Amino acid sequence: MKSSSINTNLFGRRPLLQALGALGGGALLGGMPGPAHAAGFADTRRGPGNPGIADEVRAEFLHAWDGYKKYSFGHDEVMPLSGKSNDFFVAGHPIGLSIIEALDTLYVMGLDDELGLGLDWIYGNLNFNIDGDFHVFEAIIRVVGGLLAGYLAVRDERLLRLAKDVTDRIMPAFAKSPTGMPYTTVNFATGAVSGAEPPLAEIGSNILEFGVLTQLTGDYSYYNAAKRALREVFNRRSSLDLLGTSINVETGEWVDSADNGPNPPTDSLYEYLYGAFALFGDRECLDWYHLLNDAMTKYLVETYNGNVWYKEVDFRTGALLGRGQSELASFYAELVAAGGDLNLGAAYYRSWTQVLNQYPVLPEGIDYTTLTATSKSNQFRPEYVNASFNLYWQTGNPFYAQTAYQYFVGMRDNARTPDGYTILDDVTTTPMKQGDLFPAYGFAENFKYLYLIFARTPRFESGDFYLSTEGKILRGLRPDGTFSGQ
Ligand code: DMJ
Repeated sequence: MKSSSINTNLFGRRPLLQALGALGGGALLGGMPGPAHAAGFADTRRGPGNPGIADEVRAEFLHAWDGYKKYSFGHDEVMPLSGKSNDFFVAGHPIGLSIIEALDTLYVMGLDDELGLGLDWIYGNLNFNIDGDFHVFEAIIRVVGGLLAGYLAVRDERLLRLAKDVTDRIMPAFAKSPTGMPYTTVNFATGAVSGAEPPLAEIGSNILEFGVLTQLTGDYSYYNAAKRALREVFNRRSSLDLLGTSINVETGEWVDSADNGPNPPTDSLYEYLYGAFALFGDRECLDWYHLLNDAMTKYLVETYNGNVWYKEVDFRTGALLGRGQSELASFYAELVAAGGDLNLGAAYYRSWTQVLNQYPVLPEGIDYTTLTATSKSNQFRPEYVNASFNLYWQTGNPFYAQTAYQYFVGMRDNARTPDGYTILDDVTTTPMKQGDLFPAYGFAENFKYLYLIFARTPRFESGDFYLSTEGKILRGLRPDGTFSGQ
């Protein structure tokens, strides 16, 4: 269904690096601390990369994948210490989530036999007609995004059909909402919805996946549903142009009054506003991003003990509420840089690097007045190296490759198990206390960001890419005609 409500140049292609032209390249980073050209860490964007490190990363990805294959193939997630499996969405109804999440990573790493195995499982087993409540946000960023990225890699129509099928099962969460902002869960068999007070990341992190599906199917209802949800959020901003964190989607009222910036549970909403511009040329979303981001910079950003952080404030008054910071916010360094404020992005990244120098694996939460851990676990988080990846390709500054490698070594030294990788229950102990779960996003994010910093493959267009919040390559995959798995 066509609609005139969307921008006519919506799907004009615009290379990311061209969109970033205003940044002025790496020159703004002259003051960046850290070795300018540490051994093995030069600006190799146009050269061979660092094949040795790329091979190390790929070997570790395979180690994690082998653990999943050994204990849990076809289940959602592996528990690598006990050898058990975890159903992520609905108990007793696995959908092979780790396989779906891994598709485009397997492709860019050239692991074609493994990709073929995963595709065999999907074509033979994946069926979304499940009488169970699925989390809308997680299903979109992980499942829709994963199938779309898989399709963009191998161009098999079965993946696109599955992506459309699962999205059509998700759509009641938008259609049944009086405001158009989605409910938290939807039953994939009946379309019944529940959960009327989702946080903003869950309301506003869907336009990238829905937009790509619109591009591929010609059906604008997906893009329009996502855009309406974003508009509803934007229209509820305070007079300071700040946001709360959760909205009742039936009444349209705010549930709370705290703006904690790029911390969860708002985080990826900003990523999707900017992404709608970067991926589809939607200038209205870009304007919304700038207005909201500028207000955060004005009211939330502060320098504390020489580091830069986002404090928590009342979104109507700007009054200070807290000085905590979630590891999940660290991705914002690359986004604020991509949006045009490279100095702030670089400073925020440096602040998180201070924490990484202290804890080789970042704790989930810190008090930034002391840099101490307030939440001591780490759920195998990718956000810091997500920022490294994007900042490296934006600037070519070797500091980002060097610190990405530092992140990798911390992860390998502490989160590796005999049969894979795992979350950490406590990063403040020596040795760190391991948990027993490999989150499916580990196959989509951490290793992919690392690999694509150091590897050079014809399957990835490093000058023109855009990845979703779940690390799905929604632009930049190049089918090279050599994959013959199916
Ligand atoms: C991922 O599922 C996505 O990056 C999401 O946006 C929030 N963070 C997790 C991984 O930490």
